[in-house]
Amino acid sequence: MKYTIIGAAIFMAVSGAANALTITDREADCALGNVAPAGVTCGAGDRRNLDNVELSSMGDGDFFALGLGGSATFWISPDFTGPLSAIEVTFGSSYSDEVAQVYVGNDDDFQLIGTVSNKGNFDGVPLGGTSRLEFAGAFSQIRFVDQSEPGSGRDGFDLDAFNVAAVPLPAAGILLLAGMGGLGGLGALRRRKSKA
Ligand SMILES: [Ca+2]
Ligand SMILES: [Ca+2]
Ligand SMILES: [Ca+2]
Repeated sequence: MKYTIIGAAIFMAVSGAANALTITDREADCALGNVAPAGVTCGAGDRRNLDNVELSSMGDGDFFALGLGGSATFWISPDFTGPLSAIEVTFGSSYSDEVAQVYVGNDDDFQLIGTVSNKGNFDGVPLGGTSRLEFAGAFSQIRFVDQSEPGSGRDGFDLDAFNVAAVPLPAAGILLLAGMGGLGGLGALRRRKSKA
């Protein structure tokens, strides 16, 4: 009975850790001449600060403008899966279309999962600046590539935050059950030894 309780405690700890996705690294081509005036580079605290993008389904109003044709890549740990929700700032019919293609991948091997926009795309129903994409598989990288129409003063898709899901843990759960069995076996071995 004691080992079952310990096993349950370990399982809860592992499950909790698996849900805590974090951005471990981020990269953008900040030197692209894609913001007016040309040649503007990334800086702290402005709309070209990559740190403004957080893992969240809400967003906080601070964002990173991808730049026309620009991109941003994020590394996430542990592996994530779909769905993706991406939050764009300055959206709606009075704003010019801002769109970005989204890729997910591992070890820089990317696959396209769809397009997000500042018009939203939740099952075809406009949702302000929030777009949602469904995808399967386990990935460690996500990349947003701007595809917005060029125009005076435009700087592309404005990414405030995005959210993805933790990979479910069937394999880890099975391993853990095996581990619990091993733990019980170890206890039995210890009891046998102590009797000898
Ligand atoms: Ca915008
Ligand atoms: Ca913009
Ligand atoms: Ca933000």
